[in-house]
Amino acid sequence: MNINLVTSNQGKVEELTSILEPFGHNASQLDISCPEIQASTLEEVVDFGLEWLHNQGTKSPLVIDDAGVFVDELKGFPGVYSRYVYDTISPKGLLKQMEGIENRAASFKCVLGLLLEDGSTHKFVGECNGNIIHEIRGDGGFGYDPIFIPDGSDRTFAELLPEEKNEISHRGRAMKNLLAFVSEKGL
Ligand code: ITT
Repeated sequence: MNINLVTSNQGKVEELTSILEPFGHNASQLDISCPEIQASTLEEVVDFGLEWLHNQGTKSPLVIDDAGVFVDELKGFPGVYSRYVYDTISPKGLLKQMEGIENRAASFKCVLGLLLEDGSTHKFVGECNGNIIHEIRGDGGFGYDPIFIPDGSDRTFAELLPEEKNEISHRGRAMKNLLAFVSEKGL
């Protein structure tokens, strides 16, 4: 399949492309700013985005990706507001907000939205549990990767090789579900 990745985030493009290509799919970025509604879940953001893109007649099949980091002790914050928090106070600011918090448990969640040429829409979810550390570590990845250690690892997402992150990440897991669906449909 030739899939359009509708995102402004280069880090997502690299990860999604590297997962899709070994399965024989071609991916190209469509740098369209899809309006993001104020919503309490990633799923609602994705539903709105898919409907908007469909109404715009954007070339499909296409994939959109909404993701965020959910900190347990902050009742899931920044969650759906992860982009806003990243752009304003940055991961360093989040670490500051978490000073004195002992329970560092957090999870990343990714919801992928797929719009097919027949107009049908599908969602795929992936999650990854781990902990927020106390400092910035590593140069790889993007976003909050340098402050997050996935369960079972002693390295942050930013210290893992791209293929190691994809193997266990929220996005990698959501993509596995999408690929299973696509292959079942013979697409
Ligand atoms: P698009 O909506 O254009 O796809 P975006 O960067 O606005 O790009 P999101 O709203 O999904 O994407 O991102 C929420 C924030 O979470 C943003 O700051 C990302 O950098 C960050 N983020 C998303 N996936 C991540 C990942 O795998 N690792 C670290 N940070 C991530």
